[in-house]
Amino acid sequence: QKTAPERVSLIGAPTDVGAGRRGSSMGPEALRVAGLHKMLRGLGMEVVDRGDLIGPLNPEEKPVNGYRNLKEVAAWNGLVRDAMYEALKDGDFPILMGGDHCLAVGSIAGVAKHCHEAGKSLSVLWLDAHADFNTPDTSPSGNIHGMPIACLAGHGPKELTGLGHAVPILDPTNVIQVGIRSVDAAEKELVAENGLTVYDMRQIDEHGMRRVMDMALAKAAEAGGHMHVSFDVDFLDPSIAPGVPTTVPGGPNYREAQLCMEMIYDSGLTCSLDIMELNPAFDRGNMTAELAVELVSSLFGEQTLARTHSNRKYSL
Ligand code: B3U
Ligand code: MN
Ligand code: MN
Repeated sequence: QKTAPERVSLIGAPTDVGAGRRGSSMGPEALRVAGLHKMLRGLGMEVVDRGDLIGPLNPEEKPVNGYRNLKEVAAWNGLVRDAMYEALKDGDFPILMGGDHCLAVGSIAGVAKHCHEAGKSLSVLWLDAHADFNTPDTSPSGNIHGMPIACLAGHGPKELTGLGHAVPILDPTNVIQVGIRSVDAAEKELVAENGLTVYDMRQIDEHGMRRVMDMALAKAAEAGGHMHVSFDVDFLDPSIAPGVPTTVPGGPNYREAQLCMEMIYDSGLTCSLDIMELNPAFDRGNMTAELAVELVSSLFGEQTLARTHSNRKYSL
């Protein structure tokens, strides 16, 4: 069983420029208030809070040519890319505290650049209610937080597809999605054409979280190297996680989400993490941030009982 990393870097990206509803700009501070760094320290890791990135304000514009706030989205993603890359170069495990999910373009661009230079392959575990594979032709909203994987795969504006060390930034066949339950009609075709591995809620219903995560992590282990986890908090059922701008009913419950995170830890594959879409403006108290911290503690090895061996066959 893999142990937790030695040092974690927290990077705040307080913006909602990629979303249609305001408030995810308050996500990083809500995670701090919920005790993210204290929790990580309690697990024995050194924690460096690199503070918040400073980017453009949300101009709250209507979409232009199918994109809302494209210039600001590109600026934020450039900052996020550089911060993630720097943290990895320093040998840290970076956690991006979003911010809306458009920032996954920059986050994964930074991770991909690091992996490219280190000669490591990269897989992405994408926990989300949504597939986030829209283009302007398929997007119902023009909100770029519904487009990050498409951009990473090379489908999108050059301001975003060109942010990485290469185009495409990421091979979409190395993306594994879990929890999906809202995909727009035309987006479905793109997801199929681009060869993503998708475990939707029906598969979780039929096989259970245990079997789905076994399959998802086996796929990531096959790629080897670096696994990046992009955790969109709307992955969770809205009854336990109301603090997101786009809730979709029928998500993983508390127990399923805990098992998912514990199994991610057991895999020993994770080298970087995004915590995205947390929106305190829609939360009750700070409960969604507190739940996110609890789940992330499981991802870093917190468990009820000490376990002496792993029962995971894909452990490295
Ligand atoms: N698919 C819809 C809704 C959405 C996607 N991601 C989020 N919402 N957070 C869209 O607007 O692209
Ligand atoms: Mn989502
Ligand atoms: Mn998302």
